Amino acid sequence: MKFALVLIGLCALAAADTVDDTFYKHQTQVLHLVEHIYEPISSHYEDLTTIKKTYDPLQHLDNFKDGDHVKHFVHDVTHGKYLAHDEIFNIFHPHHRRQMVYLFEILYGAKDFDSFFNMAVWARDHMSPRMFLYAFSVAVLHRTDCKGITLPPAYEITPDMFLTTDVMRKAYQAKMTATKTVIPMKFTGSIKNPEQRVAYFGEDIGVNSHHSHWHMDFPFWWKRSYDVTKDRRGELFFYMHHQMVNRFDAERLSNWLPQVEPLNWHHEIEEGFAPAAMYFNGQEFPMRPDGIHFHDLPWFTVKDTEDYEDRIRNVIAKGYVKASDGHTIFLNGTEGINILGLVVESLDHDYNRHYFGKLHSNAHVLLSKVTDPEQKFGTPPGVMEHFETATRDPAFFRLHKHIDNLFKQHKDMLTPYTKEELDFPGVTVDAVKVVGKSEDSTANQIVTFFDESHINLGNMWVHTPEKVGIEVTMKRLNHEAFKYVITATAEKETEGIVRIFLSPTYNWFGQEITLQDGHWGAIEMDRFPVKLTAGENVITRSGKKSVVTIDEPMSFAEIHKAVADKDATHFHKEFRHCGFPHRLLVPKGRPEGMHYKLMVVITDYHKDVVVPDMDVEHMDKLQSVGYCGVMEGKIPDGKPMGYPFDRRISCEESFITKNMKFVDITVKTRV
Ligand code: CUO
Repeated sequence: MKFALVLIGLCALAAADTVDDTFYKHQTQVLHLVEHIYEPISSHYEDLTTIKKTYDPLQHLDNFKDGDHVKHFVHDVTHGKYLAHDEIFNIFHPHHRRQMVYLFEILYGAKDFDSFFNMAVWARDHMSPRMFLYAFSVAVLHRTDCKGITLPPAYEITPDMFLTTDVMRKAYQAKMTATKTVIPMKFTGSIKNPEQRVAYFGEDIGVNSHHSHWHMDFPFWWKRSYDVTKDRRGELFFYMHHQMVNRFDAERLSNWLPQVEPLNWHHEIEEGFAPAAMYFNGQEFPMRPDGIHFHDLPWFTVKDTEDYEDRIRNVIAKGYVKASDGHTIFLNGTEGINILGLVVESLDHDYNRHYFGKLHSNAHVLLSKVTDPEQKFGTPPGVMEHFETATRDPAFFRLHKHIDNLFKQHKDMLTPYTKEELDFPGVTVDAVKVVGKSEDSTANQIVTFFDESHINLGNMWVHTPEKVGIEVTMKRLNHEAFKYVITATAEKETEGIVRIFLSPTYNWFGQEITLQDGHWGAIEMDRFPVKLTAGENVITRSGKKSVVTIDEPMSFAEIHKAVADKDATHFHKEFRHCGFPHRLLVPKGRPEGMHYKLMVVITDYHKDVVVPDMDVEHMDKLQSVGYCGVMEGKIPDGKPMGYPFDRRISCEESFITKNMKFVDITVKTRV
């Protein structure tokens, strides 16, 4: 028996060449700047206070790509034309967004790190905290001289955007009385609300954090004039949200709930939602009772949104779209999904942007403002207007199911993959097993459970005595470690890409889900390159290495410690903040065990990979590329995202070629 090469992971990649004293200094400066974000710059940090006292952007215009831009910005900010400090920054508000983008462009265009950071200190000192934080974070994620810098978890920088009001109030009491406190946080809602059974997923701070980082890596306001092209960003928009919806559906099935229904502009929004959360300025996130209908807003109407959607459905049905210069572009190739993603999210594209409007953004705003559409009561934005809070609301998944159905309409029009396209001649997958902690290889079982995480709230307020310790605890879905063991035979030495998906075996009615019906709901678990030797290969892959997930982010305290220790193993130039939380890789399942199909497909590496010189070892080191793509250059795997389950399957028997193997596994939740 021969063993396929089991490839080393990202964490093992040496970081020493990218991490030096300058890096540590910059990392520390970034940490200091985002601490106590709602408070003035901390007098604790001399590095910041010196800049604050001495730096005048107008004296350094040559250090920026566009000095006039800086001049206008400083003028407008200092003359009160920008969002006030205690107003709520809303990325979907055109004026807020314009102001934020203006700052981002200045920060992104700074000619060196010091100019960038000095300007950031100035902006932090003069602007709305979350507007500053957003522009600064996106700049850190995109500047080449910030590569490897780790931003603390969003739920530690702005805990108010992740935690409930009762928790924040208790934390404040603890701070005022300097009392060491651990506060348990419950999910919102009550047992009377069936949606509460899946609140652990939508309200998971890791899910919200992932979603927020995804939108920072792929901002919908990103301009092509910036020098980074976002490869397949439209397709990524489709795919990441498609997978979130599929995962939500799997959690619903685990809890005896039917799949989420798509929103309909003319039906009531059945489920209400009470976020039980408060903004930093004391305004409460609005709640939505059950059974509300959509209303027109003063800026656009439900009909406008429908019209945009009709136009999109129309081009899907026709199979082509006109570019702004009159060219016809057909959608029936693999590029079609990317174009549709650009159109639906209204990114900076060439396909008649005014004609297609802003379907996705409008939908978020319509939902968010549904209880005060005229803004008669000055209600602040709802959770749907912030990427870090949107998934809390079950209506988020209903909206994205609705949008996902547009993409499905397109994919259903494509010709199903032929046997020749699906096959990998000479490669056979003989067996697939899942081996859990017990090492009982016959079990094919993964065990999930709820763990308890602690979040330190020490960053929330300045002057919290250091040793007090205020923490919040919450239950979070997790799973026991497991690995896949795949046996494959190759006629000759070759290289492949292993694609692993999970799909529930039975629907809500208890009927077996056929591949024809269930392919669209497949959940991607992993995708990795592999070297195959001639003969039998046993491929062992830890679930932990999944290309769709990331590990727990480092806390403020852990990053500080890693810097103090100069521990280079914690930092890496290619580090990504975006990625689905690893804890949630496996859907919850049921106490008695829930049946799933684990579907493994090996495809031809040499046909799939579109980046010349990308070898197997390099590709395997890319982190969270599954849902988060790459930050620059091309995504190496050229197959459509979700392949081969993205297109219609007309006949199960002819679909399954010998390079695929589907096995039954059980997911059992420990109670
Ligand atoms: Cu991520 Cu609608 O795009 O929330």
